[in-house]
Order: sequence, then C-alpha cells, then structure tokens
Amino acid sequence: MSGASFVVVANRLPVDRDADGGWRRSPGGLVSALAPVMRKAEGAWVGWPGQPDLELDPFEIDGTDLIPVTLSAEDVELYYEGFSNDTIWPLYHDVIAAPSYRRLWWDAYVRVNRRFTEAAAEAAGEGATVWVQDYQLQLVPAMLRELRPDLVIGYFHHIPFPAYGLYSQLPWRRQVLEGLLGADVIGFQRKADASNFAQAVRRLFRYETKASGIRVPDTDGGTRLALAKAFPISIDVAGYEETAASDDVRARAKEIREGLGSPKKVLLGVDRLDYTKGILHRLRAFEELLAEGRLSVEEVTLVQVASPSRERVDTYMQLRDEIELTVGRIDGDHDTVGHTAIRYLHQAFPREEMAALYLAADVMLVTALRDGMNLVAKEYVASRLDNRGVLVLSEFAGAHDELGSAVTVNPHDIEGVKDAIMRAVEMKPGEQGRRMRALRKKVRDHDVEDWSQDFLSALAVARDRAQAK
Ligand code: GDG
Repeated sequence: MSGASFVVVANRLPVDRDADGGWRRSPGGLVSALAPVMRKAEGAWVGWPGQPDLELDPFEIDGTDLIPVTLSAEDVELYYEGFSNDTIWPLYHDVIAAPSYRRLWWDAYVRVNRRFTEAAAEAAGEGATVWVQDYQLQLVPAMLRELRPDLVIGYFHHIPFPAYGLYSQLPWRRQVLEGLLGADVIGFQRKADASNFAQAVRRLFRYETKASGIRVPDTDGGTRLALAKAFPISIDVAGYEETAASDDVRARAKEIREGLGSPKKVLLGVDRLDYTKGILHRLRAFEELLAEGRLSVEEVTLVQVASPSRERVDTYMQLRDEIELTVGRIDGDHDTVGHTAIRYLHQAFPREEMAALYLAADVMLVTALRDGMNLVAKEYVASRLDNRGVLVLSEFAGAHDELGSAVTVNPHDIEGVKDAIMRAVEMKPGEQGRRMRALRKKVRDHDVEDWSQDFLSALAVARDRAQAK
C-alpha cells in the first residue's frame, strides 16, 4: 500500500482562499509548526476547505497533499455550528454558556467524523502516523483504529477538558471517551485537563490509570496503553520576534499611538468574539475605573479587537449585541472630542497589524473565563523585545501554568481586575523589565516546534511499544 507516512486530520485545511480564487497557506501556528515534519514525511492533511458544498480534488501546497472533505450546508449547521460549537464548546468551557444537547446534531457529528476517518484511512500508508486535531473530531481516533489497526494515532485537544461533574452532563459521554481512547497519545494543554480526562475514564469505564497511562481493551482481546498527558502548545517565537523587530511594524506602532491621541497608556485586548474570553468582565472593570476617576480618557485608552467568530450561532449574536451596547455606553459616557475610552474593532487584521498593536500596548489584558491555552498572551510576550509592557493574565487560561510572572487575575472578581489594571498602569519600568524578561524566557524556551516535537516523540515511543508487542 502506498500513501503518506504522516497524516494530519483537522476540521480545517491549512489554507485560505484568496481574492482570485487560488489557495494560500493560512498563517496559523500549527501550520508552520508542522511544515518541516510535513515536508520530511511526505505528509498529507485531511480537512474541510471552509466553504459548504465545495467539491474539490486533492491538491498540493508546499510539499503537503491536501485532502478536502466536503461538508454540505446542513453538515456545517449540525456538526460544526451545532454539536461542535454549541454543545462541546460551551460544555468544555465549564458551561459559561448553556450547552444544547440535540440528538440530530450528535447524529451529524458521528456521520461527519466517519467521513474524516475514511479520508484519513485512505490517505495513510501502512504503519503511518496520524495526528488528529481538536474537539470537532473526538470520534476519529477510535473509528480510525477500527479501520486501520496498523496506524499510530495521536490526538491533541486544544480546549479545556472539564471536571467530571460537568462532563457527565453529556448524553453521549461514553461514546466520546471511547472515541478519544482510540488514540495512542491523547494530548491536553494543562495537567488539570489530562487529569479530568483520566477521572472521567475511571468513573465511566473503571479502566486502570497509572501516572499518565490508561490501560484500554485492545482489538485483539488483550489490552494496550494509551497515554493522556499535557503538551502545552506554543507559538512561532522567532517569527513574532522578527516581525516585532521590523522597521515597518515599529513605525506602525508609533502611528497607532498617535492615532489614539497619544495617551500615556494604551491597554489592549485581542480576542475572537467569544464568551469564554471575558470581554464583558474586562469592560465592566474599565468602566468602573473611569467612573470612579481612577483613570481618565485623556491618559488611558483601551483598544479592543474582537475578531468576528461563529457569527451564525445565537449565543455569539447575543454576545456581540451585549458587547457593542456596553462599548457604546462607556464611550458615550466618557469620550471627549479628542479622546476615546475604548477603540472597539470588530475586524480581523493581518498579522503585522496585530504585532504593531502588541508593540503599541503598555498593558495586555487577557481575562478569559476559561481558555485552553491563549496564544495571544504568548504572542504579546514574544513581541516585547524591549522587555517593557505588562501582561494581565487570567488564572483560568492554560497559559497561566507557564506565565506565572504576569499580573494574575480572577476575572470574576471585578474589584480584583480593577486593582490589577491599576497596578499594571502604574508599574515602574524596573518591575516591568523583571517580569517581562522572565515571561519571555518561558516562551522562548518552549516554542511551537518544541510542542510538536514533544508530542511526536511521545507518539514514536507508542509506536515502538506497539511493534514490540
Ligand atoms: C483555541 C483555544 C488555544 C485573533 N484575531 C486575529 C488574529 N488572531 C489570532 C491570535 C492568535 C489566535 O488568533 C487566537 O488564539 P487563542 O489561543 O488566543 O484562542 P482561540 O482562537 O480560542 O484558540 C485556545 C488555541 O486554540 C491553540 O491551541 O490556545 O485556548 O481556544 O494566534 O493572534 N490573527 C490575525 N488577525 C486577527 O484579527 N492575523
């Protein structure tokens, strides 16, 4: 059998359509992290091209075979917007929004997971390594193992895995665990996620778990070891450093500050418009600081980028309305003709503009209520070549496990967020430098390539163990 020796399976293909109908590699961290592995291994990538009802033949980009999986408009509605983003996403983020449990969505999830599985099984050569990405495809590992027991299968979960008390709400809780346990290595962002997963496995299946190993029944009647462990994801640090050092980006950062009326301090929030990110909590804290006179718009401006996301899901439409009402009220109450309290941008920007915003910001606010990792926090840190700037970071973001030198907040505690913002705004350069150097060291010591190497090495160990059996 010929075929690829390394296959990635992800909801999306790593390409975006450009204006003239061609395809361009998308800028994401995962894509650049895997590019070297892909080239070396004659890799293939199975995923959805991002538009409904698009039938495409496989094509190649930068030495990677792209294998499109077609999703109908109905699949997108039921599998993607429904089960993935309105059942799993809210449930796994601690029910910040109420998950909907619909049998029709589940049926579509099973059907579409099977389609991804079949495409992967067809692309993979004998004994190949297959790496499945994220919560849209939790059933693929077991489905794939059943079709192709010769494969080595990894799965990485980019979002949190909830405590059993919440996970147990899921009507299909057994099926989802069975799906994930099909993998040889199941990677999570934080140790707490891996241990929540192991706890759910013990409660529902009574399988033996020891350190990170879980003993699961094998197709041959014996047992095999699945590894469930934390592999915290990271960013392309060198890429961010290079962008941040460029003259254009530095000039643009200066221009951004001037465009805001040269306030003494610029605060920044960058998030997909999502209820997990704590945007409203941040706005409330900022509003109260202005109302109490602890901050003034002549001195401080908050730039909030809320990039458009999941715009057809009801909860997201409501959240957008609420955020925009709040921003309108705060600006209406506090703006002057020359200065604004909040510069709100419901837009997506090129990476260079994001880097210029990071450079322009004295304070970066990451107040997620729950977040698998939060790459924005790491990107801000990597961009601060001057060792200045303050990161305010929620203890509920995975990044908090590594970035302990940030100013830590519990975003539910509005007084605490206000105090953290004041502390950040008033922090002396000496303390900024000490903290930022420590943060930068952490991020530089573990970039996205280390992440993928760590995960793939664990998979290679699993392969050797399987072969020795
Ligand atoms: C999920 C998990 C986990 C945002 N707006 C623009 C833009 N972005 C980029 C950021 C960053 C990425 O999108 C967002 O990553 P995050 O990690 O902050 O959050 P999620 O999108 O929720 O990602 C998360 C991640 O997966 C990886 O495992 O960390 O916890 O939820 O890179 O810079 N990029 C550009 N324009 C924008 O307007 N170019």
